[in-house]
Amino acid sequence: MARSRARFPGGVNSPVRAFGGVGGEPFVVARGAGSRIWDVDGNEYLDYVLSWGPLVLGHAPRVVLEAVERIMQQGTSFGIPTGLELELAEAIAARMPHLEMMRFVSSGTEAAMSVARLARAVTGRDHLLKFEGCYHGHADSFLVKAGSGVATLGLPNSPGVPSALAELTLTCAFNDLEAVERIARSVPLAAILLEPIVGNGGYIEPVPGFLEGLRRIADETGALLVFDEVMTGFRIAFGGARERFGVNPDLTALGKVIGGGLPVAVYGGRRELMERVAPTGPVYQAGTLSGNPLAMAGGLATLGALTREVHDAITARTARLVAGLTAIASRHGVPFSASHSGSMWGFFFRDTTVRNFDEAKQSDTALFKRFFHAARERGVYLAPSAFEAAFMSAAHSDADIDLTLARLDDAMGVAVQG
Ligand code: KE4
Repeated sequence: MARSRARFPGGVNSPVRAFGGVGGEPFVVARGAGSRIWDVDGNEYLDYVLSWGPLVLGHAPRVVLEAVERIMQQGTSFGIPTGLELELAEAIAARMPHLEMMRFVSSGTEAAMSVARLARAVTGRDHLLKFEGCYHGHADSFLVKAGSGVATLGLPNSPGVPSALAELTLTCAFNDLEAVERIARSVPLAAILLEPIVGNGGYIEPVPGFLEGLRRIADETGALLVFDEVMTGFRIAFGGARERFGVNPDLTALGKVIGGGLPVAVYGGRRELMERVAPTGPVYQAGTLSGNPLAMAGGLATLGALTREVHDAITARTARLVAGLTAIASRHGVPFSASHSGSMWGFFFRDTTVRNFDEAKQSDTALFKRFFHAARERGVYLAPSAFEAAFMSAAHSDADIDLTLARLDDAMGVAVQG
């Protein structure tokens, strides 16, 4: 890490890996297999971060390794159409038919950035509405924070983001339908963009009627409804948010799981919208490694193995872990709320269900930090931030869940001592 800090900002290639949210020295991973990872000092961890979501089958699943090994013998990249990208697109559309047409890119940031440009192009409007606590990658339009004033004009949340651009992104609290209504009726919006279940402010579910309300407001005001399912896709339900909540977005971004650990993301939706993307339309977006054969092979193998039965089995184990953890917190007398949807879960040290990011920030983050380190010392790797979601994989066995609960029970006892 000392040498890495001389090479990379913070010694990392993505900020959250530096453990800024929990303190202490980040570890360097050596390898992963199934539900476990090992660091370079030989310490073993049961992994509930799973590369921040992609590894729904666990680490180094045979089916993915074999698919990538086979495909790479024929070449690693062409910049020319291959049959694989069509196969993966059709596998995605079979489970998410609202992605009538789509375009592969290489990261969730690219997918969200492109979908915002498309929404602005097709509506002829400049303003976007996003929600505090939701993260859509690091494109300039999304690195904003709630500003002052009625319409909560966005202010840059990072140096380098021009105020003139940040102002075009409005923000309000997740689950606040009245605020959305007020904003959408005062400023013509190109899109209302959200994580249908928030995973980047901690795990926060929509209250009943919230998503349906957004759909109504979008229809009434001419804004597009955009679901950023980079994290929730193929995790919160077999068919993602549309299956879980029955609300149809106009455009969707996916990532993570659809690459099975290789760099893939995609944006797509209604055909008449996507046809506006170059080369059939004027909205420009491009990418050297878009549709990369190795990444397509990783995604195809992952989705192929993620049958409804496998998804349901992972969901059942996630439910058992969340219930077990809730019982442990109760035994230790700790304010605690946890929930899950499919194979995505999360918890807060707060006694009532968190409904928005302000409430998430009121949780006991000091206790979370102690719990994170006590868990890690006992071989359980949770996300190094109180404001992230956790995941489960097909490789986590019932015995792993039992072991995890025993270790976290002990960790909670230590963390509560302060
Ligand atoms: P990437 O550009 O990191 O592939 O995707 C950005 C993105 C977009 N939308 C959602 C809902 C996301 O969760 C993400 C990325 N998620 C974070 C985890 N909180 C990635 C981890 C990291 O930043 O290192």
